Formats: sequence, C-alpha cells, structure tokens
Amino acid sequence: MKIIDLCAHQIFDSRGVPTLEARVALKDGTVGVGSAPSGASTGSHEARELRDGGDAYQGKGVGRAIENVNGPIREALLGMDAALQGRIDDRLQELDGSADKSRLGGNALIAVSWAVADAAARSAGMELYQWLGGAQARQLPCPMFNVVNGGRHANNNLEIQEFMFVPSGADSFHEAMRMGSECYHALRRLLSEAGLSTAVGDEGGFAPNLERDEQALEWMVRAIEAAGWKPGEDVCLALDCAAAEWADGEGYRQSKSGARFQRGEMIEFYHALAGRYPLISIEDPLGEEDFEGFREITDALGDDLMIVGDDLFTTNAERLFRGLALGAANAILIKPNQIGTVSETIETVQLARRNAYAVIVSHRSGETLSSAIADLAVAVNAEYIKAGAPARGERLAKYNRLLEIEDRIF
Ligand code: 2PG
Ligand code: MG
Repeated sequence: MKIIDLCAHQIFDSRGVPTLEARVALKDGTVGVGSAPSGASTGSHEARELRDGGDAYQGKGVGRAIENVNGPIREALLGMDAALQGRIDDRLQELDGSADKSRLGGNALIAVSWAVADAAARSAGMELYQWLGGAQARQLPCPMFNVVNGGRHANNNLEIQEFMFVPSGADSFHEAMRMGSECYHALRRLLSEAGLSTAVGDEGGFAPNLERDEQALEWMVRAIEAAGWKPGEDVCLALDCAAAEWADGEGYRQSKSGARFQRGEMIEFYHALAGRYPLISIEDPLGEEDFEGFREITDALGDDLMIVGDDLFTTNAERLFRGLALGAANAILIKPNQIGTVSETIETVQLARRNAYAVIVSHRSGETLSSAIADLAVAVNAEYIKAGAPARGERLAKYNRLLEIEDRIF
C-alpha cells in the first residue's frame, strides 16, 4: 500500500523533553504513528539524536529532526510501499548516509520507521506484533520491573541505575503483573514505614537514599516476602549497573561516591552479590568498551546469570558480532532507537537468537505513550521486556498492551 503523506510534529517525552511523533498516511486512508524515546545513560555507539542546540529547551529542541521528516524523508518515501519495511528502512539509511544516523537524526528515523510499520499493520488489518512477527509470534515476555532507581535516573546516592523485580515464576503475563504490582506496593509501604523516600525516579521506581546499593536488594527481598511471594522462586532480582557511566581510564570510578575499582574487583563484587541475593540478571556490569571484561564475567557467572549487553552492543549487529566471537555476555538488550530502524532492530535480534543469546526488549528512561516495543517483544518471542516500574502512564502503556494481547489474542 502506497505512502501518500508523511509528516512529524513535536511532542514531549516523560521527562518533559521535546521529542517527535511521525505520521504516515497510506492510499487506502490508513494512518500510522511512531515516536522516538530518549535515553539518559546513552551508549557512545548509539544512533545520534538530532537536537537543535541553542537556548530553547536547553538545546534539546527537535525542530531540525522534524524538518528532516517533513522535507527529505517525506520526499524519499512518498510512493513507496509501506508493506516493504526492509526497503523503507534501507532507503532511510541510504538517505542519511552517516554511520551513526547523525545527519537526519536517529530520532527522526526511528519515529518514521515505527510509523510505517504501524500504518502497514493497520492497512493489512493485523496487530502490530503479528505484522512484525508473522506466524512465529507465540510467546509473551516476562516483565522486568525497575522499582528502585539510581545512577543517572535519580538524584539520590545509589550508584547502580536499576534494581528490578523479575516475576520469573509466573505462569502468565497477568500473573507476572500481579506479582510485580504487589511487590512494588509492598516495597513502597516498607520504605515509607522506615522513613525513607518513596518519591520516584525517571522510570517510576522509588529513589531513596540508602547507605549502600546492596540495601536496595535487601528491601526488595523483604518486599517480595511481605507481598506473600517467594524470593528466588516466584520473584527474582535483576540489576542494570549502567557501568559505562563509571568507566575511568583502565578502571572504574563510581559517579556519586567517587569510589574506584579495578575490573577484577567489580567482578568479585557481582560474584558476592549473586551469592547473597536471588539475582538472575546483571546488565552492563562493566563499561561499553570492556569486551574482555564482559567475557571474563560471562565465564565466571554466565552459567547462573544473564549477563546483558546494553551500552556494550547498542542493538548493533556488528557490535554483537564482536561480542559473540569473544563470548562476551549471554543476553542482549534491544532498544530500537539505539540503532534507528525497525528492520535493523529485528536483524540484531535474529543474530542474537541464532547464537542462543537471551533477548530483552527495552524502553528508554525518557519514554512516550507508544506501546510498539510491547508488540516487538511478542513479535520476536523475547524472553523479557524491561519497561520500568508497574507505575506511571508511559511505563504502563507497554505492560497494559501486553495484558491486552494476552487477553484478546493468546
Ligand atoms: C538502560 C535504559 C533503560 P536509558 O540503561 O537500560 O532503562 O536507560 O534509556 O537512560 O539509557
Ligand atoms: Mg541499560
């Protein structure tokens, strides 16, 4: 079905920062929309967001990205068949011509790429996950709920960015949501009774000041029990250390306390944590260039834990390829805006799958109300989806969509 119009306009993300939404109109009258989320702890190898600079919006305006959609991108895609997502995404890459999508903007490209997928699915009368995954889509992901926020997602004193509940013992997505929600509310009550802050960070998790990062895990174990579930059986724990933020020359320096560590000490620290708490996954335990360190930690802990590459791989097949050759990590975080188009995202997932890496589809800390990543997770049979706490509209948009898919369709 032919594209007859394409435009973009400014919206605001969940942090109140400008972003863009693209709209694609097809000849049969179908309209599809797509938007660009935005990270805070972004990997250096991510597709570049195009921001205006200058005084307005602290330099974060997206006027130029919008002009690129309304000008050259519109021109290039008019008349193309929206059903041919691969061709459209190739065209977008060709038109941009840069290695990091900096010319037209990764934010412009991903919004358009999603809008085209949405329009094509609607025009075919299909659900987005069906359109993207075809007959292969058959599994709902297990949610990873980020319930304590630190690092760059909160101005508390926690160094680790994300502490997550993972209801891996749930029999259905509905049950997983119930577990996550009950544990989240139990955690709020416990923190509040202890006089700790229950104000939330960027992804809807609590952001208390604690003496040590491990205490977050202790509170979480208590919350699981208080909610009547079994830690390590019904509900496990996961971390996103976002340790690229701590990389400092050969070693690491944590951003808030200034504490310094060598790679080996970091790995020992994680080893000890995994012995003490029911952890099933550690994302970005080391820096984004530390492939060798990822290989070491995967050798040491990879039989029992998911070692997840986020900033390490940036959803980029070439970087994943490098990791595969070394045995660095055993799971990959998938964020479509890190690479810039839907097709490239799916290609990276396929490469991960062929090599038995687990797949976690993920939101960004600055989100929109789009639920497209929920459909993507189902389309590629992702084992997990990470979309923040079971609270806040932009986070629930993804989880609620999965509830809907389970109710109506599975
Ligand atoms: C991450 C993400 C999402 P950001 O590091 O995994 O939780 O954070 O979007 O800030 O990169
Ligand atoms: Mg991460």
